[in-house]
Amino acid sequence: MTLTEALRTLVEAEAAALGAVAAAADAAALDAAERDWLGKRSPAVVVTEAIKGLAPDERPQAGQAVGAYRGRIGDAVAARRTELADRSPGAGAGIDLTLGGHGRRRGHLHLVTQIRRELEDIFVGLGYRVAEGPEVEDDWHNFEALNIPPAHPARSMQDTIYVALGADGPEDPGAGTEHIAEHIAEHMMLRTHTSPVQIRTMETQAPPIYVVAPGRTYRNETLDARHSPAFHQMECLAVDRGLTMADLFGTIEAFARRLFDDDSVRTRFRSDFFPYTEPSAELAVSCVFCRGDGCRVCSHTGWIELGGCGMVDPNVFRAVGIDPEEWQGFAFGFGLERIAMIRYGINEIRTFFDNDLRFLEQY
Ligand code: FA5
Repeated sequence: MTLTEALRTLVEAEAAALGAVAAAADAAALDAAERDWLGKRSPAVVVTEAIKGLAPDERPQAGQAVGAYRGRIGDAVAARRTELADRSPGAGAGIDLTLGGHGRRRGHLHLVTQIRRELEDIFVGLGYRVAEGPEVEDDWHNFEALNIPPAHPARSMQDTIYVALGADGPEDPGAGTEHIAEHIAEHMMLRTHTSPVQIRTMETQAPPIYVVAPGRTYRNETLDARHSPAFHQMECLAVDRGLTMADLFGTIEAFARRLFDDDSVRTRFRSDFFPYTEPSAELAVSCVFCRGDGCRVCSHTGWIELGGCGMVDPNVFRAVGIDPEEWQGFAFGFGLERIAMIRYGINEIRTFFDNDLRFLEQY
């Protein structure tokens, strides 16, 4: 073999070898290509054998050509081996099948929604139905039908946020309608309590009625630790024949014991005033933390105030066309944030509305 033949053999072999390596579809095919083009019977070995027959001054050039051939084919085989390993499932650099996944973060219901649903469940268990009403209310439902006529001092118990509906006036009010628009603008409001749902229910349903009405309520209040301009209440209304205050007290006691999961919870009723109930009472339960001995949660009084209650005033029945001689009723209303605050010892109402996940995720 001459030097020229040796060099040509290597050039031709290199082209074929690179093709075979690239075409190797798996590790076995690659091993075979490596044997063919670098192994004992490969052109590299044939040329190396032939070097002995060359003139001494030609041998270094032939030797270098064989080394270069081995280097390039060896690199190509190694690169292809990595490529095939990366592609095989579960193997290769950077993949560890034993690691856990990233998972999917699950959200959950807001604390107030959880409390609302829990209360709904308790009342549904007592035979009540859940009723709803609008958050933007008219004067009739929020005040007048509840025995709070215009200019009555009881309106000042709830500092009201009025809604200027159509503040710029209707586009073309037409003659004679302007005063109506004005009247509505003056008298629509964000409901100050859930009691208007009592009226809406009695206007549309005949007794007997047993409903609870949870929902958002609004007052023009300065934010402090226990008061917010937007908060939630739940209203309870029962209308039936022969209902007495004993039914009111019994219902509240049953509900409080279920809510705090404690049969030793006692209820306290102290005389109060609401225009839509007569008699009326402030409703409190014995402190579930200290059992009445006095602690920080109950401000050392032993009692926690929940809301107001009473027997439905005959004037309210008359406003919705129910005969107060035939039907009696009781009603009560309380704050949902207040219940959550008592249950979990939360001392700041604003945490309910800040949307801070560090708070919300705890419940
Ligand atoms: C009422 O709103 C009456 N409608 C309750 C009622 C219903 C009486 C049926 C008789 C018959 P009061 O204004 O006290 O009552 O509010 C009831 C409860 O709502 C309070 O005890 C408190 O828990 C909650 N509450 C009132 N204002 C706020 C406020 N600004 N922020 C948070 N909670 C409040």
